[in-house]
Amino acid sequence: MTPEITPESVYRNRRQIIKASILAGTSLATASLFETFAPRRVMDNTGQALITNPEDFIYPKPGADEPANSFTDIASYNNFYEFSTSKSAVAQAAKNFKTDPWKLEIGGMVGKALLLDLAALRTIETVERIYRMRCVEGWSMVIPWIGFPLRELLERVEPTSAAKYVAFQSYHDLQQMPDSDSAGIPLPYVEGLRLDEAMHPLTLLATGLYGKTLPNQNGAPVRLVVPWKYGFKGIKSIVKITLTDQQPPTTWSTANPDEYGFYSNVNPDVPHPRWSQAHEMRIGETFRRPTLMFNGYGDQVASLYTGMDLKEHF
Ligand SMILES: Nc1nc2c(c(=O)[nH]1)N[C@H]1C(S)=C(S)[C@@H](COP(=O)(O)O)O[C@H]1N2
Ligand SMILES: [Mo]
Repeated sequence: MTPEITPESVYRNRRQIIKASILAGTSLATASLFETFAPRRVMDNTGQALITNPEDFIYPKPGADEPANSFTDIASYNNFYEFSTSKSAVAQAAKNFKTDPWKLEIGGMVGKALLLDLAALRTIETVERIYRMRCVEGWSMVIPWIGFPLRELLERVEPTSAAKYVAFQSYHDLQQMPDSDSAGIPLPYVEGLRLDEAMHPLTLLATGLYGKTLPNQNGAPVRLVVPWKYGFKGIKSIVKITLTDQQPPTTWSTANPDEYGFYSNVNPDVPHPRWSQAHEMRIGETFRRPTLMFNGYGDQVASLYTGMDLKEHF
């Protein structure tokens, strides 16, 4: 499906428009549900409806004082080490990245492994969600993503009762990513989530932003978005998802286990060994703002970590 094109300027008063359209009983072309939720039809590549669970669509809201960052900010200040370790150079370096054809493999401890091509991915109905995003380096943005809850794919492959974690792997090849040799991190980039984190309705596989197809530099054609965790958990250009019973290795905790943990929940009370995490610089703003526990999504996700010492499991 093709997401409707939404001019960037509209995002600032979009919530009012959507509230009005909900009140008027009209529906919008894309799934743009801000203050309410509703069942949505999710289709597989045979056109069969998959999941219509209203609880998957509780809409998270950044504060009213937090407008989305501009498309230019979001698409020109990137971390994507396979292309460049310079945030301002990624967009240019990824310009010719070939994302079509693409295959996304989902397997491991599942009843029904899946191999999705782009056409199959595009049949999955998307939702639009504005999330706060916090990079471990101390900057943040507000990004209007387009994507679908990861759990829709996971439920489709029927994880076995032994599956406890989800492992992700990025595309990597030296021809398209010649500078990745000097990235200084093990590649291909890998990430992981506990299964309950992966099944949480806030966890998205994003395929677009600002009403547009995902730019290469932001992780085309499909990337993970976990808004209560530091940005590096949001692995880009995913080719493989594996259900497993073992906590999977992650690139940054493999590269530097003292500085980056498996959980990497945004936590202003747990400093990085080399800097505080108490504040952040919202790209486009002048003053630093305080960082919120779980990046402000604590109401939705804190219960995932009941009884865990978050200083130990950082
Ligand atoms: N494959 C891959 N995924 C990645 C990275 C990377 O270097 N390679 N960087 C991560 C980091 S540190 C951040 S902050 C986000 C940045 O996403 P954005 O450029 O879309 O804002 O992507 C994450 N995903
Ligand atoms: Mo990051």
